[in-house]
Amino acid sequence: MKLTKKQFKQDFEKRLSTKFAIDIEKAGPQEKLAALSSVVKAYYSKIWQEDNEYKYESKKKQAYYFSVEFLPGKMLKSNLLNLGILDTVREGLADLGIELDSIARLEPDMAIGNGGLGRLASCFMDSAASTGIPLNGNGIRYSYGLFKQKIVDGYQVELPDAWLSNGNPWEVRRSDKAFEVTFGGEVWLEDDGTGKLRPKYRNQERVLAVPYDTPMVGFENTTVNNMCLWKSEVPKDLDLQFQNLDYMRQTAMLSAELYPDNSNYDGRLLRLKQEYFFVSAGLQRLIKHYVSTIQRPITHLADYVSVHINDTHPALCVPELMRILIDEYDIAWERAWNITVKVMSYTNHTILSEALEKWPEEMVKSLLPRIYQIILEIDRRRTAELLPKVGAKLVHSTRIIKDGQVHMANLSIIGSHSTNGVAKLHSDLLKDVELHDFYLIYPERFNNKTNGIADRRWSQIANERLSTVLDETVGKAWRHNLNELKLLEAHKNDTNTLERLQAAKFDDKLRLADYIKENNGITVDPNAIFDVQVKRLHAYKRQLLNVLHILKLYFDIKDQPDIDVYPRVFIFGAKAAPGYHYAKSIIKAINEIANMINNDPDVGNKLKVVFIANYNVSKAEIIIPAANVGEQISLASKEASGTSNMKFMLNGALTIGTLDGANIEIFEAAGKGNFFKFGLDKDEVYEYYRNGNYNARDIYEQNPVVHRILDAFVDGTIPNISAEGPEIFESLTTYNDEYFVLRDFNDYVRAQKDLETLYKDRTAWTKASLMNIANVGKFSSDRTIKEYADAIWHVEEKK
Ligand code: GL2
Repeated sequence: MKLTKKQFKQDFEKRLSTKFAIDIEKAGPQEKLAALSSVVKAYYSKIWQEDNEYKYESKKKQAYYFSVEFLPGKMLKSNLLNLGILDTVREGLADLGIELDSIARLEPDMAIGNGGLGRLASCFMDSAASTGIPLNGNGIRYSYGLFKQKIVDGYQVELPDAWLSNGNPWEVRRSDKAFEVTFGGEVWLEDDGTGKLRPKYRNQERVLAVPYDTPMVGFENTTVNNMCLWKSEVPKDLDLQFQNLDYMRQTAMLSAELYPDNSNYDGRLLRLKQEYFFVSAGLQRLIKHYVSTIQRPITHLADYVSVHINDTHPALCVPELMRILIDEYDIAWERAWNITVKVMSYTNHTILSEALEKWPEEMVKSLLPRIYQIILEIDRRRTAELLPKVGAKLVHSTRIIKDGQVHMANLSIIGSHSTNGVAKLHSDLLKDVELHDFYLIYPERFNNKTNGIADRRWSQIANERLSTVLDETVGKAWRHNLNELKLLEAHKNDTNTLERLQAAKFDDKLRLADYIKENNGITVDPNAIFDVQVKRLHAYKRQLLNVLHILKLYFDIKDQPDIDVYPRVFIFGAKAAPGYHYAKSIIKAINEIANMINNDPDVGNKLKVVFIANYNVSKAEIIIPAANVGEQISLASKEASGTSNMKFMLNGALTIGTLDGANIEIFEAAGKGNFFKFGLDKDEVYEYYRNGNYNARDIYEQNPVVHRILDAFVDGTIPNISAEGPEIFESLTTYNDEYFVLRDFNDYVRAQKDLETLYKDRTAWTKASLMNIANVGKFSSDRTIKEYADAIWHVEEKK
């Protein structure tokens, strides 16, 4: 949009006055943030309205992304960038004596997601808007987002994230578009007098779902998509008469918290309720919209609507759409089923069995009696149809209801026309191993869509210094099309470019060093290698392997004080799930090891270890630009894709990584020599599984380096881990090291050595860094979302 500095200043000052009855001199930072957000909202509202009208009129097919998580982070700068007014507003504010970043920093992160899966959903929302793809988000407006992590005495402490306490300037509450969702009670089928069986209900619990719309502003275009988040409320007619406090409390709980504790029955029940809540509300809204604005027969739904099931949490989309079509629109079963399968598509995000949802049949039956009937019928009809075609074995292994449980992945695959994995390796594993039986029955449904990242956030917003160097080297086209960075390759021998890349990186490292000084009280040398592992804490991601290597370096320095090691700062950021004991023990160990090393005068600046608390999108925006090295060291086959690996690549960090998830594609794109590969590959891992011949204890007994490092966990060398040390030690020795940490240790140390050698040659290193940036184009989520739009949803970009 077009905006002059003068106009902006007027708008801003006026808004402060109309909203808060205050002038700039007296306004506090929160008031400035609120006024600024409100002005920005007014700037995009017109575009939003016009785009909505265009969508109504053109009646083009739209896609709906159902996801129980979104992780957008802060929105102010992203909206400014996408509107094309970031510089104007920054300068306008500067004229008024206000620094944009000091205000933008105050916005709470919108963190209604746990990690990669939620962040991917937000990257997709950003990319869809930016490429003109009509994609609507659909999720839950949790009052409390992902917990805030504090580190106290080395331990993770979880604090609630009341992100809405200052209001949310971006959302629009749409009370007129609320829907009721019902739970429990009894249902039976009754002849309606025409011979048709219709469901009758008694004693149902009713909940009102109120939508809050948040616009997703496209990058320098005319598209504004919508992310709809549902809040649970008591229906108005029950408000006054209802004195049942328990009911009120339960209704509020429904959209209160992201991932409530699911270790007990009540917690799990609430989760299932949440899933049905946003699925039912979202489908009701889209069907109503279809009927009232598209005005075509409901049987044509699949020509206008595509619904994406993001992981299994929204799998109830399948029976809920069936319910609506059959019960509310009188469509015959067969026809309704064909429509449903055409409308639905599904992404699998993990092969870890604990993440593949299953619900006890009894729970589904009592909470969602009509939905349960429909699932039973889907299962029954499918079994009858397939038995003669594929035989009992395949039918049984792929049934939706088995062993008293409802299998949500099975429901998602069976009820949709497309199942995709999120990186080549992951999609192959789905076909060949994890979902092989489904693949035998429905081969045409399986496909791959390698993940991507919303590159504008991770370069133009998070790394302005690098962005400027890129502009000046290859022009600005890359800002719209990341593939344009390929032009950078032509500059790989250009000393001036390499020096400028180094200077940008150094500035970013200084910024992070300042942050670390201020928040951790640790002084780090910006000339050291900044070696970063940021992601959720999980055993399969193997933060522990990183820790063992750090301990090796530490002992090397202790043994030979004048050893030639290049100074390194190891930086961690990771939240552990509140109930994940082992992961929390690793956090404690990292913090105690950090204390030990950082305070050891023998070590000096050679080695520092920093744990940055409360890793989230905003922290990532400071940390990742400053990284020289990104650690992507999960056990091969376990990380479906990973996406931080792509952010590191874009910011010129070199990856040390296993052949896992999207690392493989990054390695192929960056080229040999520009990526430090190590460890078992997935075939070797599966070979161990087949033979059952891995023996971690032997490695501990036979490798003196490993022996000494592991002993440090139990012999008092690392202080204050008398409970955690033995737990970690035993996980590796007694419980046979589930994720082959010890098996990969030597090769990891070798790769780390190679990395250090290359870093000492600054020119060679920077060239390798440049090659990473130049070849990152494929990993833009603009590419990914176009693939979904073309091959799965069949929706068109706005021209
Ligand atoms: C994940 C995968 O673990 C991760 O590898 C992948 O990049 C993302 C997005 O596809 O999905 N699956 C999952 O359940 N979470 C992830 O981050 N939480």
